[in-house]
Amino acid sequence: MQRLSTRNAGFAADFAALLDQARETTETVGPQVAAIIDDVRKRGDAAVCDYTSRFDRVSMTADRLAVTPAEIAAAKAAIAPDLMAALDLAATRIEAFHRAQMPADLVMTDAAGYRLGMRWSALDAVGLYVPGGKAAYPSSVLMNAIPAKVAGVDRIAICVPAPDGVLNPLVLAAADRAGVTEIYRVGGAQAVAALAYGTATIPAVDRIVGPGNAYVAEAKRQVFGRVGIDGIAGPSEVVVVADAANDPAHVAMDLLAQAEHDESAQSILITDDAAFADAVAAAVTEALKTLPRAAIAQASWDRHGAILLVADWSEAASLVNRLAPEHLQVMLAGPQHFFAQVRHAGAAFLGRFVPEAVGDYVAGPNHVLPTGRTARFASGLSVFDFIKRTTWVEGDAAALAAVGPAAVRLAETEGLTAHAQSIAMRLQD
Ligand code: HSO
Ligand code: ZN
Repeated sequence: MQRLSTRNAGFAADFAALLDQARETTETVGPQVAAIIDDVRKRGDAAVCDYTSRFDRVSMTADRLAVTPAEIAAAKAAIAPDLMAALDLAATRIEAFHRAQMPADLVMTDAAGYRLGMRWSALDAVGLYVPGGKAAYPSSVLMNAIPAKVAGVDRIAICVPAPDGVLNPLVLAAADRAGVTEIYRVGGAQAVAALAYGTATIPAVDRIVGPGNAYVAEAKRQVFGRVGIDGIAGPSEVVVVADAANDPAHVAMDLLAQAEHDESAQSILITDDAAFADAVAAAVTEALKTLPRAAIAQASWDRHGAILLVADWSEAASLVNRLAPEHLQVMLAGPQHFFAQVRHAGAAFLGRFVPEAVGDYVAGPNHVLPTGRTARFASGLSVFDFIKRTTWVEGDAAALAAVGPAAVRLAETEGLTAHAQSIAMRLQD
């Protein structure tokens, strides 16, 4: 962990270095991914099954790609009732918040007499990639699938790898709770290729969302344009803004909740009190003795953790804006006052009793958020990822008479005579 103070002469340079710090090792998987996509395009199911057999150590055939209703029912039956209830509470709350996001269509009548509008409609089909193995989070299945469902997407297909033939039952239960029944046991670039181009068993979709490893991320990049994609998720980060009125142990655990995700995760504390900063640093060391994922959290905290000491909260707000963190916790009295100064953050958690972890599961807003400072220009997943707009114009001869001559003039200037004529002919009638 590094400690910086805005009062120190070297702060500007040190903070710039922190912003620039590389947190991901970029693997060069481009050519390999391109070959897999090409093969899936040419050979369809046969290629999907070959790669799945090889990478997931199973013997896959096309007739077994789809997970059956009986398998989903069996998975659900094996889950403890209190866990099912927790999943259901999370789903209900996520659904309610995303339902509230749905925008209204726009209609206006202008001075020329035109009626102008913008109408939203859902995508027909989306593909949701769910990572396998240790990164298979049922909460992420809810966060990806529910907004699509709420948006009115007809067909939602999940691809999830089953290494050694094993699927996480909670992933199946979460998919089922979200109303998704089309699930394929295939992962990696081959899954993304199948969703983008379609095979006999896996029909093509219009947009692919969801996190994945370097191969999945690269495959999403390569199929973009053919289909839509969400952002490319990088390692997670949190910035906690806290004053000395907080319990240092709470703040320490909030920082570690982020750090335990991944060695490349980043946790940053911003505070105005040096003694409090010391207490939090000590509490982190203490908590690391007890956490099962201490090795990961320790590596993240050592490599990417930081404590920034500020002179006042407006200074803190400007640092937050430059960091543009995925998650922001504001643990101050009157957190909305601080939050009003923040423009760049994926999601904010306001108040001493709103740890980011509550947002990971049950608060309601989405936990799929822009990472790596992309909150400067990007937003978290929402219903807007699954709907798109069609604008429309309706008008009569009088409206055309009002604005048509200007269009004719512009068309003539651009040398587009048919354009000019298509308007002018009507003006003369
Ligand atoms: N904090 C992660 C999401 C997550 N946390 C899933 C726990 N499970 C990225 O926003
Ligand atoms: Zn988390």
